[in-house]
Amino acid sequence: MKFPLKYSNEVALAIQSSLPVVALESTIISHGMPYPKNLEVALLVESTVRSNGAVPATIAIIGGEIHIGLSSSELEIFAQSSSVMKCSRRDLPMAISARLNGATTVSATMILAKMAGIKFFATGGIGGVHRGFHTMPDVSADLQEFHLSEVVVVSAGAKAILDLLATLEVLETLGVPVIGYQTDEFPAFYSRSSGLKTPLRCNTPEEVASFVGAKWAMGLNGGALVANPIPAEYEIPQNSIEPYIQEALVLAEKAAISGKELTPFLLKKLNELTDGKSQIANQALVINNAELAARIALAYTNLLT
Ligand code: PSU
Ligand code: MN
Repeated sequence: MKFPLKYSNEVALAIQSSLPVVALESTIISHGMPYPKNLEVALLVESTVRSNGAVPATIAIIGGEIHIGLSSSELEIFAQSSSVMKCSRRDLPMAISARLNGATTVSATMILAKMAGIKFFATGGIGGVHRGFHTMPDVSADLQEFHLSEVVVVSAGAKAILDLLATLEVLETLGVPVIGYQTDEFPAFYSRSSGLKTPLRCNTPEEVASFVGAKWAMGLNGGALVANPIPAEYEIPQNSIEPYIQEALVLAEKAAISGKELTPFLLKKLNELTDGKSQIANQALVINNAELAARIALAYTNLLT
């Protein structure tokens, strides 16, 4: 049985020439933002990676084939279609065997980036431990992937809808390095601070590159999470966003939303409740993460040569 990786020309050339490449996910396009904003952001994220010295590789499954690097018309499919399957680790084989279109979450993008030989990946905010673990143990498959795939993920912390303390505890148990970028605090997605400490800190892309260089040279498996706070001008302070998060959680409970539907539901409700402010913050932080991921990928390439 075959499942070839279909590289775009730009990405294939970059990998052959050992140029820095940054993986990007497709769930954020298909299930994280409304059309047409999602397409606009996807294109802007790609151009941000390019202008910071790396090649973007948006990853998705099209008709059961794994694509590493999408054309703008392929991006359009993921931005527009409502029948795209949200794929995490467990779902990937179904998207391939049933020849579906699949958008990849953080966990699935890490798996496919690793297969493709890409070590750096930018997203918005990773999944984690949902609030109310004692009644419903909903823990994103993103967390364990950091322990399984050698990929560095740049993210604005974990999504604020989550239990951030529990998320950090699980990452600690799995031995995942959580690196605050120019901060000692774990960012809370829409907000720069959460009141929680990050265990490690780096101040430059070069420091992150040599950290992961050391980790992999030691034969320590898995990736790392770079926690990059949202730019101050776009931040929504925690006490302003929290009441809306509470409201969105109540709506989710009333509508009996669970499993893979929960995160997209909460993001959509927050966008409605904040009159689009959460969406604007989300865009800004993804672009900020794309810039940093490109600079880290470039620093890592320079380290190797
Ligand atoms: N970051 C965003 N928006 C998103 C996501 C990340 O700014 O929609 C997606 C990622 O694909 C992440 C997923 O893996 O949300 C988490 O979903 P779950 O909680 O079901 O694991
Ligand atoms: Mn879940």
